[in-house]
Amino acid sequence: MLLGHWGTTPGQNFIYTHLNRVIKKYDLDMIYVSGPGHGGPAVVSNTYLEGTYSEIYPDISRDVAGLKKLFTQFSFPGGIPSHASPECPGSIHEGGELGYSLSHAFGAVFDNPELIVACVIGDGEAETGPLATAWHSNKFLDPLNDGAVRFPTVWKRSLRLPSVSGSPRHARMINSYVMNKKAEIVRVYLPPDANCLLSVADHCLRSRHYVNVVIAGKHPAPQWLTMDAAVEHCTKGIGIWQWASNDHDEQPDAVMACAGDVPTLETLAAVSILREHLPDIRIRVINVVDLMKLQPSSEHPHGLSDPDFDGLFTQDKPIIFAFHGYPWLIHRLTYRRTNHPNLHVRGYKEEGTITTAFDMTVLNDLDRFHLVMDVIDRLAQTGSAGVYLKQQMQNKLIEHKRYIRRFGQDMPEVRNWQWSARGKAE
Ligand SMILES: Cc1ncc(C[n+]2csc(CCOP(=O)(O)OP(=O)(O)O)c2C)c(N)n1
Repeated sequence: MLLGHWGTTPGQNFIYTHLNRVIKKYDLDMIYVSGPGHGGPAVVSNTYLEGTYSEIYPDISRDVAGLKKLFTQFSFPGGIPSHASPECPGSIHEGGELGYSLSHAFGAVFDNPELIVACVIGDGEAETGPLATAWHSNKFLDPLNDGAVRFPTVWKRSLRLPSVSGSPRHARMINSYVMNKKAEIVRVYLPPDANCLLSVADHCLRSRHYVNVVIAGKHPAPQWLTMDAAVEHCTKGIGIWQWASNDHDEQPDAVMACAGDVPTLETLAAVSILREHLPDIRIRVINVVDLMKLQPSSEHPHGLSDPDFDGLFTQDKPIIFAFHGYPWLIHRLTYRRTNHPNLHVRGYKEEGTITTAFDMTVLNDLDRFHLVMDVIDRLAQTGSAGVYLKQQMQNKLIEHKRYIRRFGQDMPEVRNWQWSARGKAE
């Protein structure tokens, strides 16, 4: 089993095996702390080889059939994550987020002076702030001889199980900046595609005295706007995507807003489903690049005026907002706006595991099928056609779950989906 690169696994196999040997020989009390980013496979395979894994999971037996199951479930939807997780026998702290091995190792010794702690630290991990800080813990090991002063300390004993992957880290990062810094010096950008990312980066690199937070994915993704259109869109920071909307001649029935690359993809896919099945519904698509546009102009220099906000989001139509971070952050930024009572936000709600990219959105109700259902739920006029489409969406979600468990990747119609409703970006 390998993940990422060969790197740390052979070394960890070597250490794990030898530690087991001395534990048996000298009856030692020992704990193993594995820090490197790609070390998960080493811990899983060694617990299998020593027999512990099969004791706890008899179906992962110590024969060819069991071995096949062990391999298949690794980093697979419905299986086990690629980092050490609670499912791994003996694991008491989830991996995945780099930086905590050494502080845990020191903590284990502080609490259990007789315990031998073997801690393997990754060079990549060593570059994180928490690990760089943890090197100083030796100053507290022996307060008498090292001359450190022991302050009265309250110890909180609890297991911390952070869920990890791109979106959680992004969600926390957006929050910590929007919530903890002086609002007027912070800018948060969520470019929906590569051209927008270029435009935003160009802007940020020229700016001075601001904290610029740019949230962008690393996976191949659709390109929505030409470079010129991207510069125009990012300069405004927020705008209606005319080419994706069909409310040009009349009031929209619903506004579908999105901020972030994945939410934009899911919103556009939802719009195309709605336009195909409910062609009479008028939908306005708004994309938000500059999050601070949502705040009142009195609160942030980038904030839209109330008339501008009302013009975009209407005063009374339902808004389905797909967001890359925590939904409540959008509510917090918009609570003073006229149409806030009709604002319904989908975003990250702490659901996630190792699964497919699309399934991460499904787990958080942020996927195209949920977004379509959200719109139908708010538009009584869709009548029977709406009810039928809603049921079709529920079936799609069931089909999706069955497909990823079987094949380990998203359904072709999701993977290969392309915008085709009408011409591309102007
Ligand atoms: C806090 C945090 N930042 C970034 C990542 C993404 N990440 C996963 S593995 C990895 C590289 C880690 O390098 P190293 O610790 O040397 O482990 P190795 O690749 O050798 O196994 C990074 C940056 C992460 N998991 N956690």
